[in-house]
Amino acid sequence: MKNYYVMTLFPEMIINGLETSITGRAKKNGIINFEAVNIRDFTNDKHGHVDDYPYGGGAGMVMQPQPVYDCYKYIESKIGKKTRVIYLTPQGKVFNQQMAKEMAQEDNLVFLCGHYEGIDERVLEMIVTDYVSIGDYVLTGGELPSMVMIDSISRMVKGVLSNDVSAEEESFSTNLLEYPQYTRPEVFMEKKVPEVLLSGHHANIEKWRKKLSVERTVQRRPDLFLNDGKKDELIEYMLEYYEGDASRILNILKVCLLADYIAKRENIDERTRYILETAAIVRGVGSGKKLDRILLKFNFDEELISRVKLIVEGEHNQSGLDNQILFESDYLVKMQEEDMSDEEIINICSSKFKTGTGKWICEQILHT
Ligand code: 6GU
Repeated sequence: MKNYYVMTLFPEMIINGLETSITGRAKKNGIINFEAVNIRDFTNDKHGHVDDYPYGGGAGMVMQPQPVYDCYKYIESKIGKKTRVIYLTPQGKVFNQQMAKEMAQEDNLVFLCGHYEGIDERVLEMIVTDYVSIGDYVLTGGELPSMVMIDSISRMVKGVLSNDVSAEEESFSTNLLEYPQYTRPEVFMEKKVPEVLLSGHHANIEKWRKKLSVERTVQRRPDLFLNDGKKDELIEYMLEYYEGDASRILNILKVCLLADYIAKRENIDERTRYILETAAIVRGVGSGKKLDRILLKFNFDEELISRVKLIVEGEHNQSGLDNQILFESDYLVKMQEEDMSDEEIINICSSKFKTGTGKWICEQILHT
């Protein structure tokens, strides 16, 4: 059972929101529980005030530490142990799917919703473990953000979604956006449902969906491609693969860094950069089945796999900026590792290097 406690001045907002729909059903079924605890119930002020003017002046009111602290103590004693306390604030780390997944492992979570101009810093220092924002815009309070988080964390909890595969398959867990969906009727205002979906050919349908997912992600969210965390995992995998081989390992890291740097300075598009960086990491594996196995293990799309293989197996004989940058990165590291003479470096740079950044780095590493 997962328990959420929300410290708030507007408990009915939390309850009304979460009692509805899927989180409400999960609560009825005893899979999750949420409780909104009214901070105002803990004030010692005889007029029931929970806020006061800010020391040092300035606009608005600040929530006082005492009611917040006592409210927290009440929840802590109820749980019986120290728990993560998440303060919702635009100054926090921006919430994402990875954080939702991780928080879904906790049995208890406490959310602290601020209002007005914020909460007295001292009580935050005493009780808060995580500062979390839900995006770069400003809201009037932490209630909606806490509901957003509880919704997204809960759907990662087993039994909350009626169909347990859906949480795994969607956008962000594969880092691809979802493919388009269609339902009846087959023709709507002269627009037909794509033929392949009516074919009953499951392999073809799967392929078509994957293709549209990739196209959609490239077009709408190219940033997701580069920031999917796969790159770091792949680097770790390769370092373990070459365990004990110091020069190999350092060579991979050097080439990756150079490729990344050149790509950035050359302003190459995100998709090409992603391919290039993947190729830079796995290029040592050489050709064949091993490479296939690694790329498939990381669930890369088909198009990327075939391009990476062309680059890696083609030993730099391919055309294309991705291949060129990898070639230059590789050579720059070689220049250093094999202690090439200035003459050789100048020669290679002028005959084989094409990017401005690659040539510039060459100039910088010359001995004279
Ligand atoms: Cl967590 N709180 C407030 N007040 N505004 C926000 C936010 C949180 N995240 C984005 N904007």
